[in-house]
Amino acid sequence: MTLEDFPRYPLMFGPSPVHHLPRLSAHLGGAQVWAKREDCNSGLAFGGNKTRKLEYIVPDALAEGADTLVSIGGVQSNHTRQVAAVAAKLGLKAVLVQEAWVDWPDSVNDRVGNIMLSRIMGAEVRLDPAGFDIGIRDSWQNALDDVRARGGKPYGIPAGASEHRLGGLGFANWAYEVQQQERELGIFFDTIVVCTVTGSTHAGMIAGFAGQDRPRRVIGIDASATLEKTRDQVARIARSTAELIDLGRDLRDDEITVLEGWAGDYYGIPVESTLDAIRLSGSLEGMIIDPVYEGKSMAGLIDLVRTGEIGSDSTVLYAHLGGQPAINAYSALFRA
Ligand code: 5PA
Repeated sequence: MTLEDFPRYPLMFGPSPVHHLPRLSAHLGGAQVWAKREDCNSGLAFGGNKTRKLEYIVPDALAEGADTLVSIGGVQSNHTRQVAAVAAKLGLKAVLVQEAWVDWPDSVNDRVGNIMLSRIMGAEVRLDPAGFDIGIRDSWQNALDDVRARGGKPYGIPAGASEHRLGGLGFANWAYEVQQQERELGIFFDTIVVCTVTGSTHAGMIAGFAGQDRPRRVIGIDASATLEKTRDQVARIARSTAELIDLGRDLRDDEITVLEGWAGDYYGIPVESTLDAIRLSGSLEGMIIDPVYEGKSMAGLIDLVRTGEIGSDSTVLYAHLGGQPAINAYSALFRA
């Protein structure tokens, strides 16, 4: 099967916008930086990268006759908020396990931002004390069992929709969407910069771009602070997605690049470079990014452009994957 053969349930406005960031580019004094905006890809609860992934997962859930989507993430998970929105849109229920992935002392952390939006959309939100892990969790299995015990028909979506057979397809398709937009704009992005945690966003891109003629760099910036797990998960999902869409060759190791250096010591805790990146893209471009994911990948992009690691003749595409609602739980960092 090729990518076009997989059913896709439309959840987005269409292709996400691509635009130049001229003031940020001038400030950095090197490569030209553009952004592709998954943060405004949909009218469903602010959208984001999971909305795109879910377009390929929803047909499977509907085919199975599911009545409840069951998913998992941290308290401020963007992913679970997007699952809640999609469930609402489809008239399904959502059960969301929200683990204590981040030891963040803000007193409204479990009340504002993503978790509030999920509650507004009618999801059943279950707080769970377990810490950060991108793998499959007992609490998620238990939630699936509970739905069955009540006589419901659950459909499980793992963290970030990554450990799911179809989880890489949304961003494999993103790669083709980029190619089409490049044709329209008469431009070529030789470098893509993307935040990576549970892996299927970055992995899908790798699989999608690998099927195109013109090679380019797809640089994943780790925001998990558990680098080896994320690197392994990206490689595994990139390879399984490539196989699923019949790439017809093995991916080379040099096509899979996850860089460390901007995650800080902990997932979900911003460091100075994260805050600098948030202020810089906000003050120069009015583009809002969050302290958990996009602030870290933007910090990576800034350093790679400044040091010339991404050369000044490059045209680089920053994948803005969404995530702004969580910023409400970080207000203490922005009082001045
Ligand atoms: C997330 C993920 P992947 O998990 O596909 O690697 O994507 C990383 C990422 N940017 C990047 C934003 C805004 C994200 O939300 N979020 C998770 C969540 O629970 O929200 C899956 C971790």
